[in-house]
Amino acid sequence: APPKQVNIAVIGTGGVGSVFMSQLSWIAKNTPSTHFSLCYIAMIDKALYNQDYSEIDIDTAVETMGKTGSPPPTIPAIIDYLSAAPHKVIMVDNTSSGAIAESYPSFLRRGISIVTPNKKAFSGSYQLWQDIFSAAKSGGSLVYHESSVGAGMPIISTMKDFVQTGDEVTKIEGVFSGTMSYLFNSFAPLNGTGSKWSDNVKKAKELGFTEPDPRDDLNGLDVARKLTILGRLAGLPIEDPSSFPVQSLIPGKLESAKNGDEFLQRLPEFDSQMEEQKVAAQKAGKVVRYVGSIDMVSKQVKVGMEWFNPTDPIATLKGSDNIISFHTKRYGSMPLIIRGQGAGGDVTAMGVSGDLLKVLVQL
Ligand code: NHO
Repeated sequence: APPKQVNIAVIGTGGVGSVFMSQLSWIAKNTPSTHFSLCYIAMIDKALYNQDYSEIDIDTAVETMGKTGSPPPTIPAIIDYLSAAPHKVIMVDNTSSGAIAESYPSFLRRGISIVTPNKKAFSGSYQLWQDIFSAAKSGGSLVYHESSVGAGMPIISTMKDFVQTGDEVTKIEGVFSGTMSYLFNSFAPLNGTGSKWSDNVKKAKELGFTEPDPRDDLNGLDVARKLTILGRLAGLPIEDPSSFPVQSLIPGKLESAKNGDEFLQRLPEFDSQMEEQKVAAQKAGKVVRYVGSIDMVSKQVKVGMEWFNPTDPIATLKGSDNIISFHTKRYGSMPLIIRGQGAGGDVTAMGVSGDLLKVLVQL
């Protein structure tokens, strides 16, 4: 049989997007049953595409876009262009753009499938969540977002399996942020004294774990977004990430810092506040960690610092690992636990690439 033809559009070529492009190149070379034709690639201020949809070389796309790209069209114009493409289209959103997220229903309604690590759409208003899935239904398109929780780890797919096979989730808890995991594991390690809070925050940013502005991790919003997504998949109609208690680690005086850089510069002034937390937990024979939980029975969601026994799996995490425990009827008293690296370009892009293949077989 001749290979299946699919058009691919990639928006966002930063930390995750650039790794995604190299994974796409590998997949295209190693999947002879499909021909992947890249017809659109863009970043914030540049786009590359041909009006006749002729193919863009995947290996050199980012470089060519940098040299000869033009300013990106408006979102409605992108949707018009993609919906007239010769083959079925998969749009890969590797940005953290709220405007693109809000237009997912318009992409989906026009038959364009979406794969993305962008959390904004799925953790925005509950109305947007409903619009996205009803638009996909009416457009005959698909939308996958595995990397929006736990990077490449199979968290969302596992959650869907519980729901779609009739299990009942009673509680979900764990460390959902690679940045927070890294910060607390190195700030309050089980052995040794740990390093300064502000130094750790700088390092996490350099390692590519944080969101583009580290305050989006430290204010707890990143974890709140992930819990919103999982809670909704489990059946809770959570209105938005601000509808449950979330503890912010941004000192009040730094909330107004102009940007991420100014924030990082002034953060050392507040190291003593975090030090107090660490010492208080130590005195009680515990360690402090930043966790989130969803109790499906009491319908309570919360995010913040808690103390753990040194033997608890949450206390023994390493690096930027995430750990997520699923308590369900079927699993009884021993939860299903998924643990592994939860941030960084390589593993986040893998979740996106895996979704691309899942969509592909259904097109
Ligand atoms: P970058 O490096 O800032 O890249 C963003 C790209 O989007 C740039 O090329 C920019 O030009 C382009 N862009 C922005 N707005 C655009 C627009 N309107 N039109 C066209 N292009 C536009 O960001 P990342 O790190 O590559 O992240 C990309 C997406 O992946 C974001 O939505 C982010 O939230 C998501 N994501 C990243 C990670 C990660 O590890 N970097 C993870 C999950 C999702 O699992 C990871 C995670 O949760 C990290 C979290 N901070 C944690 O747990 O600590």
